[in-house]
Amino acid sequence: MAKAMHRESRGKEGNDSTWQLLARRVDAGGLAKLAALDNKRINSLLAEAILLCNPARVLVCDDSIEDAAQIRAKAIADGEERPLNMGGHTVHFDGYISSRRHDQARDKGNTRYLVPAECPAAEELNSIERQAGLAEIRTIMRNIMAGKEMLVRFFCLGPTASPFSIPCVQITDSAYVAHSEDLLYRPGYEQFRRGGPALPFFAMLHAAGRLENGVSIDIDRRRIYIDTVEDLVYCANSQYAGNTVGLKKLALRLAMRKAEGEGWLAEHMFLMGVHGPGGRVTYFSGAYPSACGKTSTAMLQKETVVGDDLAYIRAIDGRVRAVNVERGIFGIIEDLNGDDDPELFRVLNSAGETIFTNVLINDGKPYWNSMGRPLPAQGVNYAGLWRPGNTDCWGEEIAPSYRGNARFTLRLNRLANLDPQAEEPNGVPLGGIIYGGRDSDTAVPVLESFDWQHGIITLGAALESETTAATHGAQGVRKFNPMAILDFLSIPLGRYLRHYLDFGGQLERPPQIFATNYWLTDEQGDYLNEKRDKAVWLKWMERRVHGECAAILGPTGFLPRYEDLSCLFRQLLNKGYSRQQYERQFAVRVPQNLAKIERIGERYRRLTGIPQEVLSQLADQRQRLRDLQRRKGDLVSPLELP
Ligand code: SPV
Ligand code: MN
Repeated sequence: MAKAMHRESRGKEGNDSTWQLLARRVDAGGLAKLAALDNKRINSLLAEAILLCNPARVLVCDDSIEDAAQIRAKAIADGEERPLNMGGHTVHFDGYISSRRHDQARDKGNTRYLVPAECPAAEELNSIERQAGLAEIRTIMRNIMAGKEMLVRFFCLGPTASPFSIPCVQITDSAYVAHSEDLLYRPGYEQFRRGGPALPFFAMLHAAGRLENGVSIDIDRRRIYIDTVEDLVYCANSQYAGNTVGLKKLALRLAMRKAEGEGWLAEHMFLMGVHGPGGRVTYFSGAYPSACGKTSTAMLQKETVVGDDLAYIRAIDGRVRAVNVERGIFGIIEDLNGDDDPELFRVLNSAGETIFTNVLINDGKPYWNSMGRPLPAQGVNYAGLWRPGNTDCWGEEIAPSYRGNARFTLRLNRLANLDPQAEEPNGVPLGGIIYGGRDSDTAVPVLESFDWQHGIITLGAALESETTAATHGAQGVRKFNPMAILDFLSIPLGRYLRHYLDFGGQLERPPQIFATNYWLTDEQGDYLNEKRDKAVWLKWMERRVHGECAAILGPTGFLPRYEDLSCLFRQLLNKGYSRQQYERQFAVRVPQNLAKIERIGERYRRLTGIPQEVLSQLADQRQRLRDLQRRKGDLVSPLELP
């Protein structure tokens, strides 16, 4: 049977040397799976990967539960994951030498585009000449899988068999990576099989490199190189999922280029259903830089979640529709507690497939910072045996769980609040897009733009946020992060914005554009809102999408009226909301807004190829703010606006 399959596929294959190599290095079961795909590019890619990385064995997986189980078992056998007490729970640690040398975050500096010499890269894209980059990564990856097993898994970005689907193959020697992807992405083998010989796809080649105690140790030789010519990403000497789970932010970069060519958007956005009056559900996507409340917004109680990190957005029959690229969450666990995130907390405390990363383990149970339960006096964490007050070689305190970037990975279908439309092949209709950053002193808690262009530019393209621990580098610095996508741009920012503006500009009714800021503080630095207040902002936006409440025309957009908010606070949170609170939260802080325009304008003036609308929208906004300042001063209550 296998022989017949082999003979037949050789005939189809038509490239003896590739197939001969595969026949020598892949077992009969794996060969049969490849033969059934009948895809030359898969075969040659795999043959090249085998020649380069030289694994001892190759495991080709299909969508079967047996193959998924084999990967899970391997992650434990190889020591990349350790079982915890609760059924299905495991812990994985990423490499840690010190607070300055570790594998606990995306490595922006070593993530580069391979750019052909004849088309120089835009300065804002970290790149390396393609041939030099290929030579370097090939040197690093030569024999990198010696003695190890190469795993080959097929996935689909977006729902399968949908206008949004992008097939993907991941080649890796890390069962942790393959396991994570199984939780995070829809299975794709059948999609490949149906797609036939010419199916285009994205490919990811990852090797964790040398491991010690299940952890990558050659992190100085960590490289993430993106070959947009081949739609192929290389990653070596890392395990942190942001670097290694190729289907996440690396595929986003490839998808963004594809989207630009095909007239749709590939975005770093959650997707959620906000439930309005009479059973109505209005869908919103939201772009927030890491650790700005993105997952907790998407997971808001009484609403439904479609996805928490990545969305593809297309106009279908004149309506904007969106899908979750993923089917799972790779979420930040710090601060996640039973009061603020009850559903996630419940799932994290119940049996079922869950990978905890870089948390504290004691007695077979996971603990993390600010989980609402006392932490044990000792345990094992990413740095080894842990006790309070432990420091690294720089004298920096070692937190029980990795500060800001310890995470959990699980499938969305474990959540009771998963939206029933989450797997809809045509996606959900998008009513609004929200941009949200961490901003202590400038933006009001919620705001609606005047229109698509004004919103895309003054809210999306002007998004800023304080830095977090999801990338290496200093924390707490205000950073420019348009559409929360700066880290993942694969085309120059000007081209990205042009495409974005055109996408909505052509539509009769583009989604409405909003911004939230959960982090506004008073003069003493105390937050002006509680975490749960975001429920009110969401419902207000939902009403606005349906034109059901009026708003105040401010210089930076439409502001909510006091009456509407106080009614929503009462209804949703059973909470009083005073005029004084409203005025403090929604006062227009004119000098801060003007300073922001200066900062953002300065950024854009330094870049080339920026659409002219960007500077003109900023100039108009500056003018509106100055006019207001002349009339009303520096701090203007919303009650004084028209
Ligand atoms: C983020 O940092 O935005 C994440 C995690 O979603 S990562 O996979 O590192 O990108
Ligand atoms: Mn993200």
